Amino acid sequence: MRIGIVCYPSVGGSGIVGTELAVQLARRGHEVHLISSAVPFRLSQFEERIWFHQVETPTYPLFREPPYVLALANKLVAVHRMAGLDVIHAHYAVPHATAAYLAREIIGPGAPRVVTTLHGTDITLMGTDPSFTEIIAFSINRSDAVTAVSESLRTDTVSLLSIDRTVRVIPNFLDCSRWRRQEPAGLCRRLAPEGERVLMHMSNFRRVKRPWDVVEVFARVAREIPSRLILVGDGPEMAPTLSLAERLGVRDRIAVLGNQEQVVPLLSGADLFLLPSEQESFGLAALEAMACGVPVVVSRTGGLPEVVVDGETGFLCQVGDVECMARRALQVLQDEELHQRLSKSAVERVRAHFCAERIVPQYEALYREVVERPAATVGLT
Ligand code: GMT
Repeated sequence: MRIGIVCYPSVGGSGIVGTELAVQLARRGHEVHLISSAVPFRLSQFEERIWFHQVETPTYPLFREPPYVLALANKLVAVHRMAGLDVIHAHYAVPHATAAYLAREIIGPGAPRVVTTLHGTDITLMGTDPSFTEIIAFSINRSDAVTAVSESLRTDTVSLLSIDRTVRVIPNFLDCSRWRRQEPAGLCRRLAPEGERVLMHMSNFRRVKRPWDVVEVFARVAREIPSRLILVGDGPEMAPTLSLAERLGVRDRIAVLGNQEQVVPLLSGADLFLLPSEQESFGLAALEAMACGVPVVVSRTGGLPEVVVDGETGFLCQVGDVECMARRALQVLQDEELHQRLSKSAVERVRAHFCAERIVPQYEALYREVVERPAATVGLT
């Protein structure tokens, strides 16, 4: 098939999943057109059968907001005219499925089918904002098929928005041949030269990630055992998070690495991964840690309980309950047998449920299904 994948290029799970899906589909023989405002950061090497199309959004002095949606719709039409797309797979309802809808209206008969994958932010944050509810529901209802990355997100979507589409759950996935613990544990160990236990957090440091809870948990752990905290990623809450670390007296035990492309060597040296988010439709970072054999302590929110099995691959605590998180962290770090058991089960769980070979065929089947049935011009399931 000829598949157009639209995603954000930035450091974030939806862009990572869209890009990895493009790679996997291309390796399975499909022609893939990746359409984004920049080369996605995980598209690091040349892949046969992937074409990258950059969406340029010109700015004009008269219009204060860059018209990204219009430029994207225009680009989708152009890519279709050039490549004859069968399917446009939009990662995010707004604005990507909205642009796909516009493109389809412009193309008319013979236009590609539209598959939309919901990743969370457009539903759990924007979906409750009256400024967007109508356009989100419309963009979903005009898609030929809609998927959500977790059951939790599917339930939220159906309850928050007035939609007439069936939302199927297709969970996120990893290329399990690459996402595996590297031995001997790499760079991370050099950051803890005295054999301290290594805790890690990786995110875009938005408020929703509650990175200050990471520091609160770490301060409690560091009081009990020699340990270091490694922060991977960057974002608006980084500065306040580090100020809190100063106040709690643990700043000198924290390494701040910023955005990193190669995270497997880092995760391979971690003993525990923390993800205390307020909301997380899936929690790809926790899955990545588990794939590298790192037990996780995460908040019981959104799709995280579908990824992490409490007491088996890590522990779940209520959002904001830093006492619980610190207690669990210490339990894992002080009991080598428990640590090994969680680590082994984490890897097994990823391999049993979240590898590309299991998930990508589900998208392929969906594409085939929508290509074979009439287009969703009237929003029927
Ligand atoms: O969480 C973020 O800040 C990034 C966001 C995105 O757009 O990439 O992540 C969302 O999609 C990921 C991939 O499906 C999920 O793993 C994340 O849980 C989800 N983030 C939220 O729901 C807050």
